[in-house]
Amino acid sequence: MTLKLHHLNASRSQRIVWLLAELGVPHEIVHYKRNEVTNLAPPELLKIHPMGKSPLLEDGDVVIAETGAIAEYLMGKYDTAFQLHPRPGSPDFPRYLEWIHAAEGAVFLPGLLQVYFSRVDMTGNPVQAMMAAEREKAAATIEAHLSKYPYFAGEHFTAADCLMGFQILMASAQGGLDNRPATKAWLEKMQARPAWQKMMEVGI
Ligand SMILES: N[C@@H](CCC(=O)N[C@@H](CS)C(=O)NCC(=O)O)C(=O)O
Repeated sequence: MTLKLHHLNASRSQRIVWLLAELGVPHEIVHYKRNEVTNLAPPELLKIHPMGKSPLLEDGDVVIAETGAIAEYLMGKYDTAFQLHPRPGSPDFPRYLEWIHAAEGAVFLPGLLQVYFSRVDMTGNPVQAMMAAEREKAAATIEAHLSKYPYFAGEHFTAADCLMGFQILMASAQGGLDNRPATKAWLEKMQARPAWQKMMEVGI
């Protein structure tokens, strides 16, 4: 049974497009387009999962949402040779899990709020400064980590890199890597990977 990824344009689903390309398992990508006014997903996604968000992965009878859960599912079931994730007994394992979840957690949230709040007038609102401080803290945490390790989990490329890639690509597009040399170097290294290029061909 072929894996099926329900992929929304310009979304964090690109992380799973990349991860599937790295994994090299046969799969199909079903494309959905955001509403041009609301930016929301089309109602067709609600037929697959009650949250109606992307990414969504179908594997036979299994439907699974949440990028972190999808990544862990794919690694547990298909990366049996541990090419893209560390073995649970490895010292890299806790760091790997931390970044897999940080990709939707503390380091992602300030950037996400910025996207939401960019649609309203925040002039003079103290939340603006709080968000900027949180974004700075997240970017500095990533930069410090990548100054110490070549990849998010440590010495080896893993699914954690795929999950963090979306946020870093967004930061780069907004000029956020200009004073983050280690993060910039990591992104350039990722952009040279054939699977990254496949992801770009699929379209983000
Ligand atoms: N925490 C979820 C978030 C999923 C999510 O919000 N996806 C966005 C795309 S970036 C979406 O589908 N937005 C369209 C909508 O909410 O209608 C995950 O990690 O997959």
